[in-house]
Amino acid sequence: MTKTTLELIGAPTDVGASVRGCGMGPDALRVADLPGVLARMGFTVRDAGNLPGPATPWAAPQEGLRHLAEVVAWNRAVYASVDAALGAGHTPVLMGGDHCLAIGSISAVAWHVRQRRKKLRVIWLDAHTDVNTNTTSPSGNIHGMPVSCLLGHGPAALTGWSGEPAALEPDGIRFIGIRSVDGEEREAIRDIGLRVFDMRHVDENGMRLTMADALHDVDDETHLHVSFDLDCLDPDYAPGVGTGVRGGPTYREMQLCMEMIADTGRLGSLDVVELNPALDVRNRTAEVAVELIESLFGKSTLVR
Ligand code: 6HN
Ligand code: MN
Ligand code: MN
Ligand code: MN
Repeated sequence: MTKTTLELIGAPTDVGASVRGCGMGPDALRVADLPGVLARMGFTVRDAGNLPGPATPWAAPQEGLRHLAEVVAWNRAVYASVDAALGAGHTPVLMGGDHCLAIGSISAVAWHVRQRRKKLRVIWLDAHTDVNTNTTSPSGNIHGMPVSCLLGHGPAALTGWSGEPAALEPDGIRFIGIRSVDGEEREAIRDIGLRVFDMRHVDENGMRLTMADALHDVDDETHLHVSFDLDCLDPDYAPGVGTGVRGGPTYREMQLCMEMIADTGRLGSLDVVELNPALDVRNRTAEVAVELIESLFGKSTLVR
């Protein structure tokens, strides 16, 4: 079977965050040889380079939203690139940048999935649920709000991009690795009825049963999108992130998570976000990310 073409799209942003450095994420992934590693696995790899976009003003939030105009501009560029990659039949790999970019990325994916009459399932790998809005967010940072925007709850400028009021249905997303949820964010999760597999769930059931549950209804008609925030991993394994939280999955647990997603054969698009080389140790977090992405794209370590 010929393998798909992977289209690497760099989006060097930190507009959605308040810690600087994520903008160096795409290049750190290149230094860790993400393109070469995927090419050696047999994929055709096209590195589209880094998208251009506005600088980060480092301004205070206005009406609970920091850098809204810049977040909109970057996400427009991301939407266009992901849309073009999918239109060409390629698999987009968005290299962030901060997690606000999932708005443009997943909106473009949702549009294509609907055109193809498939079913979209997002796997959100993160320490955080990113379901804040401008009224619940303690920070005003839009990287804590992408899921709300995708569910249709956000500023008009950041919703409705998929051609529908909401790119995502509440049942279209599963969260893995969660251990930091803000007070009012928790209420929204309950009201909306989101399926969150938090760290307590992983502790009690193990990663294997957690992923089996999260993926059990993935079928041939499913397009899987993985939104991989590197702070999902325990900071002992991935120190290069701006909003790290102790108590995350180990390297091995994260590998199993990726391998089980790969086993479905339904992975259709990916975001790799929140990598902050300014906080990293000798590019270790980028290297760990590359190793996990290899597993996600089907590198099996099984010895038969
Ligand atoms: N991320 N819940 C916090 C906030 O400011 O809304 C942290 C969000 C982190 C977002 O890591 O993608
Ligand atoms: Mn092609
Ligand atoms: Mn996070
Ligand atoms: Mn996130």
